[in-house]
Amino acid sequence: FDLFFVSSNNHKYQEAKKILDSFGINLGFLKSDLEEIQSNSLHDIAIVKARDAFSKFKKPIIIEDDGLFVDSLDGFPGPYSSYVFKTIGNKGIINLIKNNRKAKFLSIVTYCDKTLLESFDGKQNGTISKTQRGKGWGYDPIFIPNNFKKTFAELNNKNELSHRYKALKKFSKWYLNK
Ligand code: ITT
Ligand code: NA
Repeated sequence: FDLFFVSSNNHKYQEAKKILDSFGINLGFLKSDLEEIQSNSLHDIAIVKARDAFSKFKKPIIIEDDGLFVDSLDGFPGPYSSYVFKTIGNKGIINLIKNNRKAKFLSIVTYCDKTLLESFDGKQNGTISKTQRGKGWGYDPIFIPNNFKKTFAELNNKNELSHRYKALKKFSKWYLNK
């Protein structure tokens, strides 16, 4: 492989691999827990993760930092999405929401090699469902992307419209021309 995805999360890698395959980029996987600073900025978290990943493996890598931001919860869980999923989970999120169900997924993909450090972002707006629907990982069973009726977990084209897809599409354009 010329390029590796560094993450502790195999689901993220599987999706990233499919997406980058479609752009002609062959993506390897290096499973690793990365340094994750506490910050309100996904971008800042991603930069630290990318530098940590490159210093561990000394190969061209990408990492990804994501968050689910719920409007009526002032953007919670946002940068804390991983921790919140492991603690209160999808049921906890559903229970916190009253009327306004608007939310968005954000992805930052950061590339790092010996000389370059570049970030790309992707956003998908949507709403939080009233119950969990479909089999999927993370928040997929409660996130309904705008213009659809199904959750990410129920849809079969998530990888053609997700926050991850949008960030990786920008990355691919840059990577293939760099
Ligand atoms: P890393 O090792 O790559 O950091 P992680 O799972 O901790 O893996 P993040 O720090 O980016 O990844 O945490 C974002 C969390 O948001 C993730 O753990 C999921 O719970 C959730 N998430 C991100 N993208 C998602 C998606 O496409 N579908 C469902 N849940 C998602
Ligand atoms: Na993480």
